[in-house]
Amino acid sequence: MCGIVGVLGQNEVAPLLVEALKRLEYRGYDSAGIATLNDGHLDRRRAVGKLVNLSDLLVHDPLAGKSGIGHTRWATHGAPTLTNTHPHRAGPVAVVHNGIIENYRELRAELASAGIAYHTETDTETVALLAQHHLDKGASPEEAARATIAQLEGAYALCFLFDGEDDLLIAARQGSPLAIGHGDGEMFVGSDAIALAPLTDRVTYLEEGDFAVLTRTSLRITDAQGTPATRPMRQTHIDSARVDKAGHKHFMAKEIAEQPTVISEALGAYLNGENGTITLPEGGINFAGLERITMVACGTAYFACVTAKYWFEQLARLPVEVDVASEFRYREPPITEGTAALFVSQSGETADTLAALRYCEGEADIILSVVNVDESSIARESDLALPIHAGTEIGVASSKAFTCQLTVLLLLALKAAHARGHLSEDGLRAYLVAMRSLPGMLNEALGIEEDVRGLSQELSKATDVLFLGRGLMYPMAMEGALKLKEISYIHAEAYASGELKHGPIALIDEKMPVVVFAPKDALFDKTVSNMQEVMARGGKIILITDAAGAKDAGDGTWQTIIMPTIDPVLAPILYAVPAQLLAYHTAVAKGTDVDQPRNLAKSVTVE
Ligand code: HGA
Repeated sequence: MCGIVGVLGQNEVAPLLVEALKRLEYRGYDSAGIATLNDGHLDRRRAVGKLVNLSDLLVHDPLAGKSGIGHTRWATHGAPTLTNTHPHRAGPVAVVHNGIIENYRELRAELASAGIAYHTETDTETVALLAQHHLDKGASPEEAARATIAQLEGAYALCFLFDGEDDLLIAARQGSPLAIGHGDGEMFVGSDAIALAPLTDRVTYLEEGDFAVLTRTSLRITDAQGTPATRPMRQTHIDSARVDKAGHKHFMAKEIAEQPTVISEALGAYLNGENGTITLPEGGINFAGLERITMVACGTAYFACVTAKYWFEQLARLPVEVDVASEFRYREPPITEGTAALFVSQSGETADTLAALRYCEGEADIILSVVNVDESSIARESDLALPIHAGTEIGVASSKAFTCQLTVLLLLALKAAHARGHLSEDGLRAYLVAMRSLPGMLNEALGIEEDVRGLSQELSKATDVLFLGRGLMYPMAMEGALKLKEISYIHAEAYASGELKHGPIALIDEKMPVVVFAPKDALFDKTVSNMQEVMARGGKIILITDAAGAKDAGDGTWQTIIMPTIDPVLAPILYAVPAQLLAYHTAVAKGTDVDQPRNLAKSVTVE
């Protein structure tokens, strides 16, 4: 999704803006641009495609100036063309925007009736034109920005730069995240603290409706009502050096390989080593008093929730509903007494998930979130935020965040099972001992990489792939299919194994690889029957199982990947590894852009 940066600096800002935009690349984008005050006058450079195109342009046509704004654009309104690339400029004002101005058609019509022409297909240009309109009528830059924002409906993080105003940036937030960074005689704006990490570790997060006026030495914030507001300055802990590939070809490869380490960190944060208990952040959760949990998320985080539904229902006998965030609030579900609402989001800024959380505010008994960015909007607006400790995840296709989400959700399910009297002290301790062995087992599981690499060469020739699983392996099949689609662009679908004969079996032929996740658990024999149904119709089975499963599966599979043997309850955390490696190596074999797949964005901050 779009990334925003702004700098009021002491030195030339163009390199700083480009460097900060680079750190926002992970969000996904299709064009980029910067604007500065060059000798006090607005000037801009923009390029379609990757940031390297903008950097090349700047080599041939540099942009001087000590104050500026920058943007990576993930198009929502208008194709990714040069004309539509931000910053948008209207006379003496330039603006960058993340979000969607929902009433831009009406505003355009009003501007058109005042004789003001627009030149792009974007909703954002309307913001620049409105600001110019107010300036033309004699408003000061601050008044013009305020008047403009008062006219907007929808979602925005905005940063304005004005001609002749070398010591002024105006930023505003409604629905999309925005952070202000404090330097020494410098001030910064960024979509997140990652963008600002090399510039400063002192950050103030704007809240919904905030309007901020920045100079190099001051920050003045007013809230949605126009009342002066104080927002805390936080010390961030983002290691700017950690945001690199550490010798791997892609961020995703690095993040897959990091899983043993980050899961160990997640376990360390929640497990009390001495007496085998799970410690939650202050406030805790009264699981015994709950009637149900409503879980809401998008994409991979949604599949983590579907997995958690199995855990909570089987282990804690606690009913769980799971919904995709974009459907949830528009369905207008009743939130009844005794409901905990739980939201899972890697970035903690997912627009649909945040909106769903707000729908539950004042209705649910408790609002919980499982997030990777502890200072995110979702974390800040929850009664209890549970960090997953995955560290910065750059690859657009989530890997380590997924397994860390699963780890935290399983710990919660075990805690609930114990609190509700369905798991004894000893039973809990036994699960926790098993969980402590996860980092070692993940290391072992990563040993399948060479086998998967070879198999992926074959898989890369397929146009369609089916993924099957039963029980806890059904959400894993869904996640495996999503991962393959996202980064290799191969069409993939997931089905519960038992559902195969109710339709998708019609697709099976000798060209259709079918990936089956099936550790040797209580459901294994049933899955083997479904595999036989596929093989009887010429389908090619890739079986991902353990040694006992491989032995009992019988002949006829096309390929078998053998995983370490693990307690079936913990299996989803381990079986995520082959799902990720299969997608990763297939994408590499196809030569796609693994870390920034086409059309995708990491932090989905628009609805
Ligand atoms: N609507 C604007 C900004 C898009 C955005 O925020 N994407 O994440 C545009 O299309 O340029």
